[in-house]
Amino acid sequence: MRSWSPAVAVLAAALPFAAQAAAAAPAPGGQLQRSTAVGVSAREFRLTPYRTRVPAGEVRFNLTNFGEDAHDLVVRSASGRVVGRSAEVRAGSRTVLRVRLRRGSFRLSCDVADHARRGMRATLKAVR
Ligand SMILES: [Cu+2]
Repeated sequence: MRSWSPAVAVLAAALPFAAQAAAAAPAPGGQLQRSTAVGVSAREFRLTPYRTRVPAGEVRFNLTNFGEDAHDLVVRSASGRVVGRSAEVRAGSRTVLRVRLRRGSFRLSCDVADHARRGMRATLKAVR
């Protein structure tokens, strides 16, 4: 009869995953130039930037799709000109969109199907 518990085997199996998770933790940002990171979460049907005010200059939108449909991120100036458009992101995936923003107001939206009309839009201000 074996004396060790199956729980030991479960724990051992979990260890490589834990090590991997630690290795995948975000590295300290190597910001060579002035650049602001803005996390954006996308889900049905909400587009949420983690900050809505950034310094004018280069902005890195880190778009994560927490939903089930594909989503994207489009950045428009107040006049409606498209200043940046991300790739379409599948459920559970992420992408980065880099744009250079002058001072002003910007509109963020998901342009997939009718997602913007259904609520996937937000505003962002670039300030000095
Ligand atoms: Cu969408």
